[in-house]
Amino acid sequence: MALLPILCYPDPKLHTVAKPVSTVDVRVQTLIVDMLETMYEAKGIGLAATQINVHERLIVVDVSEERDAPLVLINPQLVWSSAETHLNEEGCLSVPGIYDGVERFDAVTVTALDGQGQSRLIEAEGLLAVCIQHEMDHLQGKVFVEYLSPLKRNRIKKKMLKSQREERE
Ligand code: K1U
Ligand code: ZN
Repeated sequence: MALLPILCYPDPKLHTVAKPVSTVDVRVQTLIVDMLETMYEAKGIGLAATQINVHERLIVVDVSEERDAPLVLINPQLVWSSAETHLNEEGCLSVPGIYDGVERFDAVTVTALDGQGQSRLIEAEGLLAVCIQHEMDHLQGKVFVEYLSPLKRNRIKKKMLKSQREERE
């Protein structure tokens, strides 16, 4: 098991579009174990491979209170979304300390492969639906701050660059 470094906004690598996973083999299964460990250690509810600088369509999620219900989605595809949307408060491990509202579908249905390479249909609502949409955006190279106004986004960018500079000093 290994903790993986998480890319921080505004790192341009966060805007890379991920490629499909070709085979769910030992390499991918090791990556899944490491991503779950990294997500739990960072106290996140999700993590996309993009955030650890691996540009393949793979995400891990756990929205359970007990932190004992990991979900692995490989090559996820959105097949249905509800007509209803809501503004939800979101955070991101790649934008530490920043929380803001993003409009998301209330419910989504997604197909994906699991960690054993088996096809799955995931019907999600509530926080799970929000988290899956947030993580699928990462795979498209999109960070949640891109839904915010240019003014807010620029303030966030400056704040992140300042704290990264201070960390290096
Ligand atoms: O992708 C990530 O960076 C993980 C991110 C997922 C997420 C959180 C909230 C809404 C949508 C997606 C996080 O886990 S941020 C940290 C966190 O644990 C959290 C923040 C706000 C609400 C709930 C959890
Ligand atoms: Zn995120």
